[in-house]
Amino acid sequence: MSEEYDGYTVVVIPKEKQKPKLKKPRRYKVIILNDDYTPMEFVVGILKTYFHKTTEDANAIMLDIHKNGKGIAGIYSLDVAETKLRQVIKHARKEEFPLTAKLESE
Ligand code: TYC
Repeated sequence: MSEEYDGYTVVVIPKEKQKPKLKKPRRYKVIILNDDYTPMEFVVGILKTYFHKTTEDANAIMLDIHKNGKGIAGIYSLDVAETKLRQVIKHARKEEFPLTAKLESE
């Protein structure tokens, strides 16, 4: 080296790679199933009350379930999806309807 050493040492610390640390939280579909006994109006009410659907949307989803066997009521975090599922089943059993629902990961 031609230059004289001045007594200082420079340490270069590489910047840490900024890995994205937050994983996207999983989301869950609340799926409502068809049966032969639950009244159509009750299912429409469930969709409006617990899933905040308009009357028009609730009717369309209910008819879709009626024709195709199942339909998506909404998509939520696990906590919210589990709560809605429990509320819906509890309400249906209180009225003695056999309505069933399940969760499916997105
Ligand atoms: N199939 C029911 C009937 O004919 C109506 C119904 C629709 C029931 C959707 C459940 O998730 C359901 N009364």
